[in-house]
This record gives sequence, structure tokens and C-alpha cells, in this order.
Amino acid sequence: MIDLYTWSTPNGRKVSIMLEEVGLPYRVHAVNIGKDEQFRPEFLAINPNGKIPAIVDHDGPDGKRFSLFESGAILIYLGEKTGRLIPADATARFVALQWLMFQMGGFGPMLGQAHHFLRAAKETVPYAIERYTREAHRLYGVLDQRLREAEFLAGEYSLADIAAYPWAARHEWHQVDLASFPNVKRWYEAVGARPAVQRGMQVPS
Ligand SMILES: N[C@@H](CCC(=O)N[C@@H](CS)C(=O)NCC(=O)O)C(=O)O
Repeated sequence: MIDLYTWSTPNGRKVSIMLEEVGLPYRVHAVNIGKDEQFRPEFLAINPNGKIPAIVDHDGPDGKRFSLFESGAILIYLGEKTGRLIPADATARFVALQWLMFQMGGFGPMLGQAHHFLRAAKETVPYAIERYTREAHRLYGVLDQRLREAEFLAGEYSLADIAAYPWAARHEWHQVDLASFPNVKRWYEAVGARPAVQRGMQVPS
């Protein structure tokens, strides 16, 4: 059994989608980041960085309880644990990890900054809005080019698509019109049609 500590955000939903896809049993623990529950001592004991998502696997690699944070690391862990959604072939595996890192380092953090300055900042900061919405559009352009040549980010559907999808699902928040990125739109609709993705996007209910 895996305990999933999460909230209704893109980083959290990467992990619930992955768990739904691979079919491992899991229990959801909602950590309301709007109420600062991520800073409670019991959660900081699992993730000292005070951010969701995190998991506790009661059947870890050496058969013992194992806790893990950082959504990218969790996706790799679950992929390796199940042999699913992370390619076995070395070249394909590194391509999948490359696009996972692209998401973790750019298509996530930059979109998150755009969300902050467009929706949450206490003052309007035009420089920051321009910087992060421009970067969001640039990143969608990179994805669109990749998805022109490949059906999914690593060729076959993989953990890289699972990482990127919940961020793309917030395209209206970062003011990106998918009609401007037709290959991303095609990919977004294909990923979003998967039943496991639809279930994972409802977590926590
Ligand atoms: N790099 C981390 C980022 C996690 C992250 O930023 N989580 C956000 C929600 S999407 C959070 O917990 N925010 C609460 C806070 O920053 O206090 C990951 O991918 O797991």
C-alpha cells in the first residue's frame, strides 16, 4: 500500500495519474496547502521541503517503509517499481527522462511563476507577467515542435506525458490558447481521454 500526500495541484496530480495508470493500491491524504498543512510537523517528517506531493510506500525497495518527495523522483520510482511507463530500452529511457526533466525544470516552475503573477500577487508587476507569460509561450512552442515529430514526448506514452499534462491542463491560467499549438492540442486531448488520467485528475476528491 502506498500513502499519497497531495493536493489539487498539477504537481500532486502527476502522482495520482501515475498511480492510476500503473494500478498500485494507494490511500490519499489531502494536505491543504491553502491552510499551510504542508508545514505541520508530521508532514515535514515526510517532506522536509514542505511541499506536496510525497509518498510513503509500505513495501519499499528493501521491503521496508520508504518515503519519497519530489514529483519527478516519485514518477521514476513508480515506473521502476512496476516496469510501466518508463521505457526499458536505454535510448528511449533517456529520452523519457529528458522530457521529464524539461517538465520539472521549466514546464512547471515557469508556469507556476506565471500563475503567481497573473492570479495571486498582491500587486500587479507587468515586468514579471511579461517575463513568465512569454516564457510559457516559448515552452509551449518547444513542446509543439516535439509533438509534431512524435505522438508522445518520449515516442510512446510515458511518465514524461504524465508530468506535463496536469500543467497543460492549466493553460487558461497562464493565458495560453491551445489553438496556437495544434500538436500540443492533439496530444492534450489524447492524454486527457485516458480513463486513468481522468481519475487521477480528480484526486484529491
Ligand atoms: N519540485 C516539487 C515542487 C512541489 C510544489 O511546488 N508543490 C506545491 C504545490 S504544486 C506546494 O506544495 N506548495 C506549497 C508551498 O510552496 O508552500 C515537485 O515537483 O514535487
